[in-house]
Amino acid sequence: MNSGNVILDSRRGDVTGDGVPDLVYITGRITDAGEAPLTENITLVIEDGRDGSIRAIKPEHNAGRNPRLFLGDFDGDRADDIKISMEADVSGGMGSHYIYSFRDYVFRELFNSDAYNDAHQYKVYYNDFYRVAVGNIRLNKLFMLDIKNRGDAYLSQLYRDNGKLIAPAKGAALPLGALLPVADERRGTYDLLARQRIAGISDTDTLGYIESLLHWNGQAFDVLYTVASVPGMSITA
Ligand SMILES: [Ca+2]
Repeated sequence: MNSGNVILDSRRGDVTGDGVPDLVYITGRITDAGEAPLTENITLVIEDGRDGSIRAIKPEHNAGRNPRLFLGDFDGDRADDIKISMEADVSGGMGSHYIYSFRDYVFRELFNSDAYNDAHQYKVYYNDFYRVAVGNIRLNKLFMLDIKNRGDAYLSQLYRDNGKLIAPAKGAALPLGALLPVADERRGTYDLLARQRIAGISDTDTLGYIESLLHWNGQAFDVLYTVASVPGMSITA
């Protein structure tokens, strides 16, 4: 290990597929300690359980906060795959996520958040009558969010009393934030829940979330469904 590098997270599981548990860990250099330490030179290391040999790979983005591991079978080959996630060094909850298979000692990238983000950019436009359109032409998807429950103080910044927009206004769908493993107990594998935050008139104004359930189809992750929704409101004051 290079000087200054520390082990940031570790898990044990059979990632090679030979039935012997392997040790998987992340190394990196902490440049800013704290609750979510800022880390660079993030490297994924596998110590083979059978002969102790070491293999390492560096994700494309290898700097971020709070790098962490999850082991689970995403592609259904009965060997654990390796998910590595880190948060971007900016606010807003964006992150980088990679999933690798290491079956038979060969690294294969199953998921890369940059590729996902390229394919899942949405335009966000406020419409008349307290509705927000969230759309992606390439994916042929349009969602309409109802923001009537946001209250007069918020809505009066955007809308006249008759419900028409004062001026055109838009928001933004942020890149992938959380990428959560979802256990499919029947198959014994994991799907993924991919979450993007929808920001409104400012970055801290959360209108809602776009969530897609991803399932490995043998070659790649398919989107089983996508929903865009607003958080629920309280019924009583
Ligand atoms: Ca093994």
